[in-house]
Amino acid sequence: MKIADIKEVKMYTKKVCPYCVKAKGLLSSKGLEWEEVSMEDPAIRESFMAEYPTVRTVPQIFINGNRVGGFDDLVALGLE
Ligand SMILES: N[C@@H](CCC(=O)N[C@@H](CS)C(=O)NCC(=O)O)C(=O)O
Repeated sequence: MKIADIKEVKMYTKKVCPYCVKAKGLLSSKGLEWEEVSMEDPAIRESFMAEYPTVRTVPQIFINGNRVGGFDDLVALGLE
């Protein structure tokens, strides 16, 4: 995926989350910014789980409004 095509990144995170740290490091290294949303907020968690009931891990990353998945999925995009 081309970095130039990325208009918006949203990341659902928790406070203690090594993969969230890795995802943020990768985004930073590519010069990207993101909006962080805490999955520890019960209302946010509930609404997320209603939409994605099978998802169990953080981070959950959305690019341009589309769900990418976690850190591994972000790496697999091959941002360039
Ligand atoms: N393959 C996933 C692994 C993500 C993962 O294991 N995240 C941990 C936190 S760093 C997690 O959500 N564990 C379950 C939990 O906290 O409920 C990725 O690359 O994002």
